[in-house]
Amino acid sequence: MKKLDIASIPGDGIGKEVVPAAQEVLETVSEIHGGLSFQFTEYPYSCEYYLEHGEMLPESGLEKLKEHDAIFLGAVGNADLVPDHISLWGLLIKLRREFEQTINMRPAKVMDGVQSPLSNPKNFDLLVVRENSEGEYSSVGGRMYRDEDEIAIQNGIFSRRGTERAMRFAFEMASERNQHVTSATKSNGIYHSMPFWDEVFEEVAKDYPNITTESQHIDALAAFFVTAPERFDVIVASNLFGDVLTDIGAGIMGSVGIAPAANINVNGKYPSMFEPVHGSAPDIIGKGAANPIGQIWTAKMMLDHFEENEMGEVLLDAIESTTRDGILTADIGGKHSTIEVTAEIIKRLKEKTS
Ligand code: GGG
Repeated sequence: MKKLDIASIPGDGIGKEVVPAAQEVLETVSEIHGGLSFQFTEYPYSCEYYLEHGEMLPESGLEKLKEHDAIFLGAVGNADLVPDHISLWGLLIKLRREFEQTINMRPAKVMDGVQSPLSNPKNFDLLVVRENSEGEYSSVGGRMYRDEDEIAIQNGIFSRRGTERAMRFAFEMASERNQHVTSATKSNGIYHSMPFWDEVFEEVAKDYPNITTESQHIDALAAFFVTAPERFDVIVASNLFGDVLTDIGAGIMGSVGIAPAANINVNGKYPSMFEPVHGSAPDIIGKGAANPIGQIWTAKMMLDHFEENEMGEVLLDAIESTTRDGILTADIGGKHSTIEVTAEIIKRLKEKTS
């Protein structure tokens, strides 16, 4: 029996609704599988926790979390309680950095039964590999002076190690997919870091002669995500470019509510973390309207991470069979609740494996 010890952090807002839903799905996966079980330990780290304890995630929490096999996170952010940069840096970004989750994988594809806003989405199926530990997400810089003299300096950090690691990861992914990597650059406008990014990309590409490559400036690339997403296979991007591109990826799928993500620790020293792309969605909290698919598809990425790819595929099939039959939450044009969509996915999962 493979036992997976998972730390669950529902976090804020709809995270508290979609994490239990996805855990129920994973319990069903375990029943069906027979040789796989999940033990979930829930942690309260969130903006409410911050109000009570003065920090989003204590040192003792890091010590506990690092003992788990993986972290299953919902959403972070409640700007009414805590400024967003405090909550994100105090929990999500802290975990990514402390646990050396240097790669963020975010797939986007046409989902059966989910209306893309594109008139002809042409069956796109792409994967964004986002550098997850440095880049534009940096605390290096500062603010000085006040009023009209005020200045803010924000430095981007691009190390050869971090850049090359993300690129090699992207090439490895492409070698298992459709053999094409696109680099998201902006070397015509950003003077130091992006020409460096391009040089590292060219160097790494030489080690993968069977993979075709292209470099696209991020502005053009963002437009191509809308006009011709089918031309992409794997895209490697810096932290900020990857974050923005993947919201476009979610948008062209039909909703940010269905997009999954995995923060991968590639050196095996710490747990990886699985979290949907979406945030805490304060506008729909408590209405039963949250789309559980982003979190459930994220659970599928966790199954893949633990080499349960076959089960992962069955789960994705169950999700698509549910959307194909029009069992949808409001964000993708339906009228079903979080609980109803989750129950349908579970039902179909059982049917597919009976
Ligand atoms: N699902 C996790 C979450 O709440 N993400 C919100 C967010 O703003 N993420 C920014 C990022 O991925 O860097």
